[in-house]
Amino acid sequence: MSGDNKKIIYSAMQPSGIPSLGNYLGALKNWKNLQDEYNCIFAAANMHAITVRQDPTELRQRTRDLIALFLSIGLDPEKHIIYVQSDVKAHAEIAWILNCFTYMGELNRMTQFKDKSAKHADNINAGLYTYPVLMAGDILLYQSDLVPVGADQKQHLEICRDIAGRFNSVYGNVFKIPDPYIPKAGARIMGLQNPEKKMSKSESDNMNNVIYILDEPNVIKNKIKRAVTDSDAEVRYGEDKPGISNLLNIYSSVTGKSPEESEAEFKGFGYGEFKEAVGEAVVKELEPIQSKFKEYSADRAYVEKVMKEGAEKAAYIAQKTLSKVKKKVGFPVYK
Ligand code: ATP
Ligand code: LTN
Repeated sequence: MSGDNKKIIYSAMQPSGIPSLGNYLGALKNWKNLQDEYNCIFAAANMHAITVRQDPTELRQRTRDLIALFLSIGLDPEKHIIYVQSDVKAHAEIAWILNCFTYMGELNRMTQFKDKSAKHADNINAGLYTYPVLMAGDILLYQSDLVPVGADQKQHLEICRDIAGRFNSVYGNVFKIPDPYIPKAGARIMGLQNPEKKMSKSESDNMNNVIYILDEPNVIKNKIKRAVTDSDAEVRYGEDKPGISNLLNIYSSVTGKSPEESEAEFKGFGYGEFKEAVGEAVVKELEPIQSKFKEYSADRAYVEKVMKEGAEKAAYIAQKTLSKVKKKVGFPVYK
């Protein structure tokens, strides 16, 4: 991937559960589509995942499965870098240094920290608090130009830019300042049962609220059939129609049609017919990924080879930035 002058894309996903349709439409689908135009680096963010308690055996398995899923979606480990965050030591090292360039006032404003603290009131740990700093380090180590994420990560991208700018203003141009890449239709997929809140893979209270990428076709269709709507009986976008608007967004994002086109397509449809069409479209999109996943997840040796080679390639790039950073802050430099 070196030697050309393509820009660099970096993104990551936590192995905190089976990825949801939200993860797919907000992030993974774009990762796939951006591969031709950019040099890409994609990670399983397992260091982020332990900010919430995880079962060790499950975490290890999910991490491997997430890498298998990346491959199933069509991310290419020959042309790009696919790796596991904890396999590259530079992440932990730079996170400490960047912690010393981040204000508590900034971290106090992070809405994800507030949400997660409320959800895990018995485990409000320092890692959960400095989560955005670890994330900033991920991005900055690779001199990334663009970070494709869902809308919920916008605030974390902003703090990353602030930290990088602050460091650069003291030490010169060490970090590239990255831009977020947030899709139009898939940026914030909401829960099917609770369309006021984002669909989240780690939610376990209501299985009907979340579509998992690996759900069987009939499960997907049934979940969509049961999705909360309203009593207005008209398929259109509206602030007062969060359920229908969410389904329209899902449909647009899956098919690549514009929101207006999708709305026009279902004019005059009943909710039942509309939901059936959305279900079909989602199944059609996910089925090929699911069958690839069956193959990749059964080939542990290959997936682990991708992980090891990816980590080596990532570490090489990360080390360059880290060495520069350590030198700048005044850590020893040996001849
Ligand atoms: P968790 O439930 O463990 O907090 P999550 O489902 O929110 O996880 P992450 O691993 O934190 O997912 O995020 C991976 C990517 O998916 C990020 O780019 C994030 O913005 C995106 N994403 C997550 N949820 C949604 C959603 N509902 N709609 C669109 N994008 C989403
Ligand atoms: N916090 C991110 C996952 C993540 C990430 C990153 C995304 C960890 N490191 C670097 C983009 C770039 C999330 O989506 N919750």
